[in-house]
Amino acid sequence: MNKHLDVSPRVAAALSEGKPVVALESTIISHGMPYPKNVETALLVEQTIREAGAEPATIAVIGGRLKAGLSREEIEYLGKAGRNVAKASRRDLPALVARGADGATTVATTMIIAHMAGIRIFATGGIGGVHRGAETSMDISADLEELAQTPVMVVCAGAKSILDLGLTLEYLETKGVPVIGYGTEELPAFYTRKSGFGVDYRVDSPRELASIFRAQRELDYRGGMLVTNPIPEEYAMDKAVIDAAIEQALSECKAQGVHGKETTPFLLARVVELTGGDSLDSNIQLVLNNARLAAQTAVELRQ
Ligand code: PSU
Ligand code: MN
Repeated sequence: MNKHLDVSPRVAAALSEGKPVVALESTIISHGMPYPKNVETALLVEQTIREAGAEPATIAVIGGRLKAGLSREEIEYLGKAGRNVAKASRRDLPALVARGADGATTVATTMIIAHMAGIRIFATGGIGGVHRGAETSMDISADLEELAQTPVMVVCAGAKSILDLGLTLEYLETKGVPVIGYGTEELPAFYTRKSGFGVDYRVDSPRELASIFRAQRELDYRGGMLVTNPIPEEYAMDKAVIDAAIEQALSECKAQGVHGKETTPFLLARVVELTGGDSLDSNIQLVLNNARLAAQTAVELRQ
């Protein structure tokens, strides 16, 4: 076990008994949603995973320790602190650990810490990807590189069209990351069920997801895989409404010269503000939906 890692007693017990465990990220708590909805959602996601027969392990960096499994108080702390907590991607872990600092983990760092702890499945909302205009900005999320090198299954609702979804898929193809549609042939676009881009494979059961992940391990691949699970129809947003909000957020981002690691949090926060509470409700529902599928898949993986 890594000397910087703390696995909570509940998660450690589940892992040692061979029970299914699902990892969860914390950037979505500190940077992805406003307080107190972020804390309520994080706790509800954990409960949803327990109800589906798995143990949740919310991941963060606290006081320089890599944590797999947070207490209620730690989740409350990260939610209240919000954007005062550093957003921690791969490059940030060494300094946070050395300084004894706190960090909200992105998809990339959640994968790293989950893998260190022996957790194979991770549920979230949306992943980072290739940003629009990346051909000049070179803004490509470290999440994609992590999917290429860390053997964790990430269950998400696709990616928001704040990104260039076509280029994101090309990048994942180059890096050999399987992109699976759950019950769909089309990549979902987070708030909406369709993006116009195809996925590599359509899969219709948690059992088959588990079997593909198992085969990937048996083939000795080092990377992970991406499962894209469309938002339930009843919570999907109107495409025209969400597209307009995203276009406005992108132009404000450009006008204000926002760049680097601030880009994604800026765009996410503006989209929520521009669409009122609607997009937040959709966001919460799709995360719960992904948590359920990840838990069911973790259960199958243990069979
Ligand atoms: N996209 C979303 N919701 C999120 C994020 C992205 O729809 O919460 C967060 C995740 O933590 C993701 C990170 O890993 O943003 C990506 O940031 P960047 O693009 O700076 O790599
Ligand atoms: Mn970036």
